[in-house]
Amino acid sequence: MTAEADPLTAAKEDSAPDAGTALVARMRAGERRAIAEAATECERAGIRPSPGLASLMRAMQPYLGRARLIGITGPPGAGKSTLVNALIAHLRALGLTVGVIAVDPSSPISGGAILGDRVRMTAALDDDGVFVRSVASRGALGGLSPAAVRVVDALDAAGFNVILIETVGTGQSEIDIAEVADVRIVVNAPGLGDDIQAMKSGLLEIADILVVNKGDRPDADATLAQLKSAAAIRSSRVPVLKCTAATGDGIKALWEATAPLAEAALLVAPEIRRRRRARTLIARAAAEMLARRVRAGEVDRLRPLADDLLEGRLSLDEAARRLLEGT
Ligand SMILES: Nc1nc2c(ncn2[C@@H]2O[C@H](COP(=O)(O)OP(=O)(O)OP(=O)(O)O)[C@@H](O)[C@H]2O)c(=O)[nH]1
Ligand SMILES: [Mg+2]
Repeated sequence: MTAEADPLTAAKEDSAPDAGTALVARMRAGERRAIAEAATECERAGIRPSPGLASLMRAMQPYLGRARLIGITGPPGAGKSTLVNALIAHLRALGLTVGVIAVDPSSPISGGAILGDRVRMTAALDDDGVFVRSVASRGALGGLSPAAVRVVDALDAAGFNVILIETVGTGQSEIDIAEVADVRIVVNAPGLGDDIQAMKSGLLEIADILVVNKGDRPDADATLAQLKSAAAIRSSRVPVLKCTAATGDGIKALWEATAPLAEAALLVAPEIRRRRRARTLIARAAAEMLARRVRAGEVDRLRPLADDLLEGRLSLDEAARRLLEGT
């Protein structure tokens, strides 16, 4: 029965005007409303997928995996948004188009930081080569990051050369960003605390490039030295750069430092890049789902596995494997 029904449905779909194809054509022509609409569809996909999502995703496929993805993270107030602004100006001068995803650390309701970021990104407001989307950090399902990662698809399909993703480096969310970004820039600034914040939150480990922003401040060199020695202790070869986002000083050198990493990443076929993104999303969603079920006491299999672990019958790895695989 189903074997007969399938071709019929397929034929019907084929003859219907394809909304996704039409939307993608408008996005590729640079129509901002179309890009915004696709970004919203992608953002909602994890929670309330619209009936048009499948058609949109199909139509976007051929264009995915081409943009350079640059993740910019760091403690609150380090100057990430200002740095994004400075990068936008630099990239536009180079003739590159830029999509920005700003992950709003506040609640979607108050929206304070969204406005703040919009105001600071004024350089982008009148420029068709720039598109900025703020994404709430706390969606209905908890993690923002899946939403932000999905919005990447819309900006990528729209054809932006570079996608900058700003996240506050405090939670799990930037780990997802780290997995999908081609280059991870971790921004620090003097005067944010006694210690370098990034070292506490584990951001040093994910950095491809470390930046000390607010280079115009007298204490910037001390922070730079501190960060360099922290990197040296880990015998990391991560470049440590100083810049002043407020004036644009050091932005050119920062962009040039991203080039080798971005180029290496782009050697990977677009097809593989977009699949990797999808796999990251599924793995994160599954991990969150499992953690939620464990907290709610819904995972009965845990109890015998815990006994086996405590009594030395199973290793932790083996217990985890059995939990995942249900054996
Ligand atoms: N002196 C100086 N101040 C800067 C520089 N860059 C940013 N600032 C200031 O630092 C403050 C925070 O800048 P933002 O760009 O909003 O920092 P952010 O990291 O995006 O902050 P959140 O998004 O809230 O985490 C603002 O008052 C900026 O004007 C700089 O290069 N020099
Ligand atoms: Mg910001």
